[in-house]
Amino acid sequence: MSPATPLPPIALAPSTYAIALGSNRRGRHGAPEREIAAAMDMLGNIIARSPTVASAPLGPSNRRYANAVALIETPEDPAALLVRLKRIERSFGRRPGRRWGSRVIDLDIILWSGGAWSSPGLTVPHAAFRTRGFVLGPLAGLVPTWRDPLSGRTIRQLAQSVDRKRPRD
Ligand code: A4P
Ligand code: MG
Repeated sequence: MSPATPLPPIALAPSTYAIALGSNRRGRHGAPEREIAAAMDMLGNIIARSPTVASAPLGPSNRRYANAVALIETPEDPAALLVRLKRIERSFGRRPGRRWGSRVIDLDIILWSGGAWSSPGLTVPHAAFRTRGFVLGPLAGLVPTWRDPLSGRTIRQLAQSVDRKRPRD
């Protein structure tokens, strides 16, 4: 028997994710725009970041939001990434509260290069991103040709159809 040849180390193929960031409350870094910038810095392995936009609140809150999107690269699967995002949210002082309540930081997984993922408490692509101008606008600036694995439409197409319905958002 020939001596065993050592196997090459398994390369963990990194995934690319689009993460949406939202804030409509001051925190220890300052105004919502500052909170977004600080959270971007904590995501790690950022390959692209959108500008931060101001958007009218969707839902019960009456405070304006700052929103942005980041692309990151990481070997984590979506479930592991969500655990890390929740930890970052907590470190920003976010506490579980009313759904859609004012928040210092909200971090949502919008898209994953691996396609679709569904597990208890996590759906990727994000269930509501297709109708949200404050996600699609910044996202279209970064990855206009990325296709939503469920509808087959590109981000640019999704952004255009939201624009046509709500030209001011
Ligand atoms: N969850 C399931 N799928 C995902 C995913 N893809 N990414 C679960 C992140 N989380 C996901 O979220 C509730 C639970 O959703 C999580 O525990 C996770 O298991 P949360 O962040 O704890 O609570 P939430 O943010 O209040 O609820 P939700 O449903 O995530 O609300 P959204 O969709 O984040 O909307 N208006 C403007 N202009 N800009 C905004 O950013 N955001 C919201 C909140 C409402 N209105 C807004 C904005
Ligand atoms: Mg959320």
